[in-house]
Amino acid sequence: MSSDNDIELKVVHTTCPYCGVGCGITAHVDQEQHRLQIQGDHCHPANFGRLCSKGSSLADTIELKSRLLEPTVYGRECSWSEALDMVADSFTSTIKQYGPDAVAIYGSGQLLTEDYYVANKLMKGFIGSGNMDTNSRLCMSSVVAGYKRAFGADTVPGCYDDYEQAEMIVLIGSNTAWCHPVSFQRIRAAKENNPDLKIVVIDPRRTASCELADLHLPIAIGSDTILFNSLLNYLNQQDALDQQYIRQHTEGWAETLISAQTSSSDSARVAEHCRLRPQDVELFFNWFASHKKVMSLFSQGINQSSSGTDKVNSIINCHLATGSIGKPGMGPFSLTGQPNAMGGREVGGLAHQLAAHMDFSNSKDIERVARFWNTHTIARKPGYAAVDLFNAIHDGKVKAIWIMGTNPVVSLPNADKVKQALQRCDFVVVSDCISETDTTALAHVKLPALGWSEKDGTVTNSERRISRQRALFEPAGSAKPDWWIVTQVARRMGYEHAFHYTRSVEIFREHAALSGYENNPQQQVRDFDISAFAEISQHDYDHLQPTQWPVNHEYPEGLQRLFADGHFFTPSGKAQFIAITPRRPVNLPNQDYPLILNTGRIRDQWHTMTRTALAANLNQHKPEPFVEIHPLDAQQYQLMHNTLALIESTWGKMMARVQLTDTQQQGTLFVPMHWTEQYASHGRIGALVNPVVDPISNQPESKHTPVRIKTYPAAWYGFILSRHPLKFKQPEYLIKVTGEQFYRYEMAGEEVPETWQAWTRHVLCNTHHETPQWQEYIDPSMGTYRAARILDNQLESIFFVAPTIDLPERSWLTGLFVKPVLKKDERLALLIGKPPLGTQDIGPIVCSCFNVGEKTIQAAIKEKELKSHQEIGLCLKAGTNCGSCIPEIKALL
Ligand SMILES: Nc1nc2c(c(=O)[nH]1)N[C@H]1C(S)=C(S)[C@@H](COP(=O)(O)OP(=O)(O)OC[C@H]3O[C@@H](n4cnc5c(=O)[nH]c(N)nc54)[C@H](O)[C@@H]3O)O[C@H]1N2
Ligand SMILES: Nc1nc2c(c(=O)[nH]1)N[C@H]1C(S)=C(S)[C@@H](COP(=O)(O)OP(=O)(O)OC[C@H]3O[C@@H](n4cnc5c(=O)[nH]c(N)nc54)[C@H](O)[C@@H]3O)O[C@H]1N2
Ligand code: SF4
Ligand SMILES: [Mo]
Repeated sequence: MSSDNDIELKVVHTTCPYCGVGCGITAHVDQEQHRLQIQGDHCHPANFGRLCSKGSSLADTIELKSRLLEPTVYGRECSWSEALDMVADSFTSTIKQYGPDAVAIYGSGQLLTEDYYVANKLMKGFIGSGNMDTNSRLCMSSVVAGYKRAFGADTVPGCYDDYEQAEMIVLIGSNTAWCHPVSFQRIRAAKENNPDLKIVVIDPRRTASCELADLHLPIAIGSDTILFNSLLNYLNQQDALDQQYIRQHTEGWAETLISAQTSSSDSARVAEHCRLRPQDVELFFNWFASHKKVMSLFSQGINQSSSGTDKVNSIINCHLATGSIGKPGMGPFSLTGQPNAMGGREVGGLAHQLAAHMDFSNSKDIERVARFWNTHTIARKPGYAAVDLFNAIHDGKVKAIWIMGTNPVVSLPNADKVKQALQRCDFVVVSDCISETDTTALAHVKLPALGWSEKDGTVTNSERRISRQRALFEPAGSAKPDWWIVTQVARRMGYEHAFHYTRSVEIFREHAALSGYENNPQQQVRDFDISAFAEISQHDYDHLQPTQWPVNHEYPEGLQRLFADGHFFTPSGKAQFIAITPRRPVNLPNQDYPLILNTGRIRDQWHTMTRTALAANLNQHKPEPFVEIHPLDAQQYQLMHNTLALIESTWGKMMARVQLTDTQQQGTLFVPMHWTEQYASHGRIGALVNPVVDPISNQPESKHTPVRIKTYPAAWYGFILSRHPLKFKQPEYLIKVTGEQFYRYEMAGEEVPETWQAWTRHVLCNTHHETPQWQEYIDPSMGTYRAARILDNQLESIFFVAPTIDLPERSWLTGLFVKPVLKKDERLALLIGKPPLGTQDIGPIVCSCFNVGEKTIQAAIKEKELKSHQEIGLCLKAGTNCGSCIPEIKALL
């Protein structure tokens, strides 16, 4: 936003809506023009002013044209009262006919705590079914189960300050550089300050996070329990245990050690099972044993596994054995994914949980919550966990579903079955802020929720820190807060007395009061206690400073670390060692499906792209769904770099651009999770992912599915760049990318149209009344065709097609759309697709903030003999804003 206008901009402190780092944002708001300027909040303890590429681009995602602005029923816009009546009536009549377990809510770690609290209260407290689960099942449920087994409560012991105090940081199944970038920047700074800080990355892929690694262990997918059992064994052999701690504060040591010895006595075999070099394993073990302050940061490489809960406990076991928990610079620290993954756990959003860290396994909890909510219809048993929930919908057992803040048609495993389940379901309600998603496409009722920048409430980050998300703008269209929507439906279902809220602070107070209800701090009954907020005023809520729970009588200012005193929330007060018997993933590669599919995230997109794909600069880094494959595997399956591949599992198939890379292990593929039917013809990787879950946590095994791969037999490859969005009959392969003043379409097909001239005229000419100038080049013998259209001396659209992938780089051409006029030599070069002599092509974008490409960086390194990312920053600005691209800049060096 230009600072040259004279309007006084409102300054609002809020929180980023993406990852669980939970960065504070200072927003400068231009209400009138609906524009924003975003900066990192220098006072927020999660980020101290830093932001990553996604947070920095938030201002580009607040546009209204993609928003869901009005309620709709069966495709027709309607009033709120009509939509709410319909939801309440359908739920009520379904319950009457089939019982409460025939309805369900599927929520999200992207809801605010207040939204989440009322949704959970409605389903579990009043409808009386356990059928409220959330996308956190796909994300955090293994760590919830692991913490609960070890500590008796779902408690994250440490905090971000520990990064700066640690002597060693182990990143396990976490691509921190891309997924928790601001934490990664803090770790980088910690290492720059203290070069002795050891960093170990345990990940089957050599990810961007390896930039900082003193040691990378490219572990075989699914084998972490063997490695950590073996580490436990080693710590014992080396006498690196804290015997006193084990005696005083833990139980179960003897059995746990025996099972570790049984499964991992021979370190050479351990290395073989994990496909690691024995000397690397030895070095890791040695470092772990010789440093006291060790932090284990873990994420989806641990949680998303059929032995996810065991993986978590195998890590915790090592920390208990060395007493490295609850003190500065150490401990098992789970990085949460979503902005409010932690808040969802607090309110009890998972189907086996009840509320405020109480669950169905304890009848006293059930009675207590029933008393507090003053209800006689409370649920008494867990409901369906996510994967089973959608199976139950598929089987007709659950007949009405309300999906809030999540996109299960993309993100659940066996996603084609999920789609079918919703197609068959009698009644599907979706609350979302975006109009067209793969899930809203199947909704009978769409309810417009406030988006980030309008909603107002609290979220909790990875280190238990509660922060405020504050409204920056008035609601868009008729959009309403999620808590309001739930409350209105609850009232219409007859629960008026329990859903009388008029402001989110009232819900927050009730949530805080429940956390302290019959929870005596002296007796350490429940870890989650924010009772100090039970009577918070509107004013104090509005000015709430980021605070780490517990926040109660004993700790009115919050608490950085738990378990410093060695007291845990188990019946005995002691932490539990859990004996682990390693298991292999459930579905192993076989003759038909010989490769292992691993899935995950890229730097600049958020999940199913409903918001990040609106920001042009976030689409440039990785514009297309891709599959990473080791060059030797590529050779075996006759795949060439940049061609298209078909990937198939027992459950489904997809298409992606082939990327050869030795960062990938032989025998494995990596595909990002992000693409949907909104942006790709065949990009939903969830369709392939096996619906196997961990038996304890019910978390799906999203990192391990047997698949096969082959070349897509394209007869032609092509792309269109156009100043205006185009509508045309979809070729077999189609990807849509939004850019800065252009739309990009990547295409391929098996059938060639009769003539490309006619096809091109048909596709490009339906947007404009004026007649642009055409440039055309045809070589029928080669099967190539190129056309460009120029209007008012600006590039209007351009199309290239060829029988091979031999097409020009898109970066120079896309850069022409922002030019007010094309120069003569640029016009002449259009159909060559390369910059005129003397002009440089910038190459694929590395730095999204300043639009700096790979070729520009390479040229500067060469010509100016640049030696560090700092020097490149000084010269090109690349990497100097959010810093998310520093790992890649370093790789270019
Ligand atoms: N840019 C971006 N950031 C995000 C998100 C996003 O969508 N985009 N989403 C947020 C959310 S909700 C989450 S949950 C987090 C996820 O954050 P991460 O967990 O860091 O992300 P992933 O890419 O899913 O997976 C991490 C790594 O696990 C590795 N892995 C796979 N199998 C194994 C295994 O068996 N053992 C080990 N040790 N490693 C394995 C993968 O190769 C991958 O590099 O990111 C959050 N941040
Ligand atoms: N293959 C594979 N699959 C995975 C994973 C993986 O690593 N591999 N990771 C899993 C993990 S960890 C996660 S967390 C999930 C994430 O998967 P999803 O939750 O399905 O993905 P999102 O795109 O974040 O979906 C959020 C939806 O909520 C909408 N939304 C945003 N804000 C609000 C709001 O305030 N209110 C409402 N009502 N709607 C809102 C967005 O527009 C979007 O449609 O994916 C899981 N699926
Ligand atoms: S690291 Fe990036 S995505 Fe995560 S909260 Fe901070 S700015 Fe947002
Ligand atoms: Mo997640």
